[in-house]
Amino acid sequence: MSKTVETTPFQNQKMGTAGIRQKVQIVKQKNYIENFIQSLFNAIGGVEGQSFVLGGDGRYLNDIAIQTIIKMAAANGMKKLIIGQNGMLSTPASSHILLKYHLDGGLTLSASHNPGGENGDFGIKYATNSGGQCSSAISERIYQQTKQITSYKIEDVEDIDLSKIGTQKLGNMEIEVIDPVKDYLFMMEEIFDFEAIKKLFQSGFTFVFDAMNAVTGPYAIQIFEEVLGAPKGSVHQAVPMPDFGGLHPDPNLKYAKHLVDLMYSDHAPDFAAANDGDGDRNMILGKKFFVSPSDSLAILTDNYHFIPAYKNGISGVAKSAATSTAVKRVAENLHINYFEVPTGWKNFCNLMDSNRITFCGEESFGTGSSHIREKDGIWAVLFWLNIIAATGKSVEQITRDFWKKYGRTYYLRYDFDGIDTAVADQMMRDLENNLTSFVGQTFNGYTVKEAYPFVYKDPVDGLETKNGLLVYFDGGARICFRLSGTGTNGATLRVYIESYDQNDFDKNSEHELQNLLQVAFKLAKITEFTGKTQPDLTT
Ligand code: VG1
Ligand code: CO
Repeated sequence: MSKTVETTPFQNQKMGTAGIRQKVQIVKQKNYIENFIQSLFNAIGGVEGQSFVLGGDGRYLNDIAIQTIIKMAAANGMKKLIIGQNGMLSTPASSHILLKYHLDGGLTLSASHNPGGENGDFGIKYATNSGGQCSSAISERIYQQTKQITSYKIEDVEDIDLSKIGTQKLGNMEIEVIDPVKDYLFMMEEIFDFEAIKKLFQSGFTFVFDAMNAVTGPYAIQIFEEVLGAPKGSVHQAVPMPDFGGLHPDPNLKYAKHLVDLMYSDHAPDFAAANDGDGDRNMILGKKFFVSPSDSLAILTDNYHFIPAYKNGISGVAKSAATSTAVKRVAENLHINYFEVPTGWKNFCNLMDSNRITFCGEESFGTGSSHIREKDGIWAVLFWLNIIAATGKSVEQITRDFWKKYGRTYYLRYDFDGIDTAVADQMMRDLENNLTSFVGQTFNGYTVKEAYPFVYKDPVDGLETKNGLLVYFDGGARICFRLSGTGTNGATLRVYIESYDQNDFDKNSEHELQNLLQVAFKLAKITEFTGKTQPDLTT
């Protein structure tokens, strides 16, 4: 039986860079999820007769939220829901299901790389029939609905059993529980040279994949160990847990330090990788060697011809403005399209839909291609394995060859967390107002060539988005400032810094960028506004 329940609005249901994200304790409030889901359904003109894919990264509240959404979908007249077994689906796998079965939409229950558990974060990403997350225009409509909502519809029934693969009914709605890995594995087999990668493992190549106790564990076991023949035990932390075993499932030098330590020890395997909570981010490591994500995008692009699915050519590549310019040099050399977009994967989607680009990536450990409309962690790992299998070179050799050809971009991101939101906004406004006055001035030996806010005009829909402030220096150095749109604790200032060197590839990045970091402090008056004298996180 379906019922209508009266409710009152919450004021904090605005989506950020990638869906809505909040502290679990906020999401746990009565009607919080219900309000958001009904507002979403209302904002898109209802879901009657539609088919959606539904799943999540298994974090705390995944099980409860998924039942709520199933019952609300049925009460709102949805025709069909395809759900990952036990409610699990990685973000890339969900995008693939959406596209493969021509569905109307998708919901992924995840706060991605944010911590989980009772005191962690919860989130919901919403994708449209394009396979990618909804545009800012749609998320704005949803937000407006959340501020007006007065009631929601829900079926008054027992919870649905999601443990068995197969089809069942809830009222008129069909529920199909699927194996979360199967379709995704088929797609990966079509893109990469699995035979070559199998031979690589047969030859004794050693490998560790760290699933960070999150959603990719079952994908990685099946793909790397069972199908490709990596030794059993190659996949670490493979069982998804609601609190990710206390880990912060963000694959970077700080939160995957255990893996970094292994790779810099004497028992390092030949190659290691990690993914984030929902499986869309990746970190790549060789023996005593870390590949910066911006370099990884550039290296994959430069080596596209080793991959069966791309060997007939790629149309172009895009990066977020904050990402290093390494890939730009590759695009120029390959004579392919090149775009810079605002941060957030949704900004790549029109470029992929219109075949302007094949690859895209972000400095935040995200790389992907037009095979789906999300970044894809396991895809990136397979891409690297395929290059290694085809060339016989190590991660370090592949990267050094790349630097020799194009020069090296030294690049780091510095985060300043937990800033009062009003203070952060004021700091950004001040900086923006001062930008033009910096041009021609020299700071710490770096002369400002250009400085302006980054504004992107989407070539497909013509919409303009402003995101971040850019300062370019003579000699190729660059600083980008922007505020995070995924945090749940005040504001986070992100400062992205790069410098370029055509000859010396062995400098320490932190040391190399130290002077520019001091310039960033000065330009944005970071200490004056925040009291902070150093960043909270460097990745
Ligand atoms: C961050 C990253 C951005 C990424 C986004 C979602 O956003 O910087 O590159 O697309 O997270 O990734 P922000 O606004 O906090 O900088 V995920 O893996 O959290 O979906
Ligand atoms: Co993610």
